[in-house]
Amino acid sequence: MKPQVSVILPTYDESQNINELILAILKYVEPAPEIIVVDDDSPDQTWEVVLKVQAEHPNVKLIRRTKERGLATAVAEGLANSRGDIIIWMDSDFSHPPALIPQLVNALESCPIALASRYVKGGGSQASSLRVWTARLVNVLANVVLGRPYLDWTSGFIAVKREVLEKVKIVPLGTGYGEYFMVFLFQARKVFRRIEQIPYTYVYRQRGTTKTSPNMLMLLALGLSYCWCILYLRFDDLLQLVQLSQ
Ligand SMILES: Nc1nc2c(ncn2[C@@H]2O[C@H](COP(=O)(O)OP(=O)(O)OP(=O)(O)O)[C@@H](O)[C@H]2O)c(=O)[nH]1
Ligand SMILES: [Mg+2]
Repeated sequence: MKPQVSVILPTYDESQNINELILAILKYVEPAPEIIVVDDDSPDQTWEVVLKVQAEHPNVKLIRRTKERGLATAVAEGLANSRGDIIIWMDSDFSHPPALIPQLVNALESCPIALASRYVKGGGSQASSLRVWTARLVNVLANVVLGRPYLDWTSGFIAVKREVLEKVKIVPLGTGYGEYFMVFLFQARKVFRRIEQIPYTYVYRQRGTTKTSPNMLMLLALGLSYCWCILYLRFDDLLQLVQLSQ
């Protein structure tokens, strides 16, 4: 029997993407997965679009948060409400290709974690040079400081077996956006060792606007927050090792 899959989709102002994305996921994944949209009461009423899709596809669930905001806590809430044996989370702007989901699921036959990666053979990025190089620099620093195996630390697109979520939690750090993903990978790598990387090409969003880096200043602030997070993880880990050895 095929494992049941849950897909978590955090959304903030994705009304132009969410309908098409849900239908694409339903097209690529069999049997129909549980799809959980976690929307933070988007001003463009993404949640209303989800309610309409839900009328035809009962596997689609909506969590509408009116008091909280932030990518990391939205993912955590989606995970806490998921039921699948395999859980996937990804961006809702088509930067993460839904066609890759079956490959991620298949990879879990031989390991607990499958990470969609831009930095393995066959992967890539179609974004502005500024974004490509910011992401590259952050990842070079992460790989040098946090060590092997080298990973795409800021991918944000991943499939895990449920047992992984029992041992590794989502911790919102820094700005509350992508930093949690580094923390998750760092902890997961310590516990599970094997992370399979599946190449994908990041495509910059065609519709809707970026939330995390609308201008140079915010992109820089986010980049610095990632760098702080990398150093924090390394020092925190060293500190724990020292405490254990005493
Ligand atoms: N629930 C929730 N989702 C969010 C929030 N901020 C961003 N998202 C979603 O998280 C995903 C990533 O956000 P993006 O704005 O695309 O960030 P990004 O991928 O770094 O930026 P782009 O380069 O513009 O794609 C998207 O699906 C967003 O809709 C938030 O505060 N709450
Ligand atoms: Mg995006």
